[in-house]
Amino acid sequence: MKNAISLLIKLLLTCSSYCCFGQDIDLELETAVNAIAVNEGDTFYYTISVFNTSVYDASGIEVTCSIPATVSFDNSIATNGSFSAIESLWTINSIAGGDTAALVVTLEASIPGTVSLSAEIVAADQEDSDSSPGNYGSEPLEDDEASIDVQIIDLQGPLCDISLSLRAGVSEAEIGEPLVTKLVVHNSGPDGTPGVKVHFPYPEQFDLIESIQEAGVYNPATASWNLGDLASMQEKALTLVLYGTEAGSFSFQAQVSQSDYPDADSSPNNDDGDQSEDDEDEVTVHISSNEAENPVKILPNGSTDLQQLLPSSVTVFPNPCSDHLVLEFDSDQLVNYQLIDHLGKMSMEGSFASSKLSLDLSFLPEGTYLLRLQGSKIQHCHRVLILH
Ligand SMILES: [Ca+2]
Ligand SMILES: [Ca+2]
Ligand SMILES: [Ca+2]
Ligand SMILES: [Ca+2]
Repeated sequence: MKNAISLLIKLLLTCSSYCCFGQDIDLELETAVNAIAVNEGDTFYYTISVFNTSVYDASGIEVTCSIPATVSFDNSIATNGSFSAIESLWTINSIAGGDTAALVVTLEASIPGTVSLSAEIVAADQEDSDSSPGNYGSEPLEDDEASIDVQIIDLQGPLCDISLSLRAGVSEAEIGEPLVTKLVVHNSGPDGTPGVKVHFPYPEQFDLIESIQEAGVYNPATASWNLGDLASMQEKALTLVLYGTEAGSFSFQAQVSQSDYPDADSSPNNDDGDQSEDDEDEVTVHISSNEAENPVKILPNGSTDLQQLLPSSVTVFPNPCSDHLVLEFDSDQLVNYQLIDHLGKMSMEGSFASSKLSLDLSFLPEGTYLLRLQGSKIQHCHRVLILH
């Protein structure tokens, strides 16, 4: 009986050390290349790193490192284990807790185009706490797998260099105040390229007033600006006028999502969030709350549904307005009015005592203005879009 109890205690202790307290490892994998655009025939370095971020030793590790047919294997060197180019498999006996193993593969860029190099840990003796080996391609992406694209440039073919910059007119604005964001794409050549598209979403806390594009079409539903051809040394701009609906700091990000010809130093649609290439950019704006009462909501198509959104005691039309803006009240009253541009500058002010007023706005530049009305029976702010 004593022996049986002793055996049971031993079993429980063994079980607790392996099962209850766990000795799960956490392996993480990263890939990198020394150049994301390589001339046809040149060699480049492809590095795969495996980090053992746990305190426990990991053993029996296998990593698949795909080598597509458009590149050819030259040689490899590893800090741990050995790499078989035929099997595309890196075998590592062990990585101590907290240690890293690295493999550098020298590849030759054989066939022009985009080559995608992927790698994943496919085996380990221990369980990984947050990833599964050998499930690459299933969502979400895990920390034991990665992929990186390299452009192989055809020396006989066309080559462009598109860059993108994104700016905001102001870094701070109030809720409801127009905010101008301007995106410029430039092609430094040497060749022009057709089929240029830019992905430019805006945060959901913003409503779009209008988009002004020098070429092509911006589709707010897909956040895609399809601008078409971009000749060598040409640039084209897209301006979005929006307004924030909530207070806070917001990041706007844009990237080139497509171009038909290869780019010398960047790849379309590969922004991983850090805007590390010249065809990607980011700008941050801060939106603060304001005191305005019942601001008029300008709808995404740029029109203003005044009947729905303005109080019944006043009607403002037409909006957008090209020359004369009419204000109609349901009763006579003394009203002071102010028209303020998007920079906060007073463009017009005055007062009147009647139920109707026509304001001549024909001399004012196009844009969105804030109309403030303060009277004995009314106090409101309205947004007015002037288009000539
Ligand atoms: Ca992991
Ligand atoms: Ca995995
Ligand atoms: Ca570029
Ligand atoms: Ca890019």
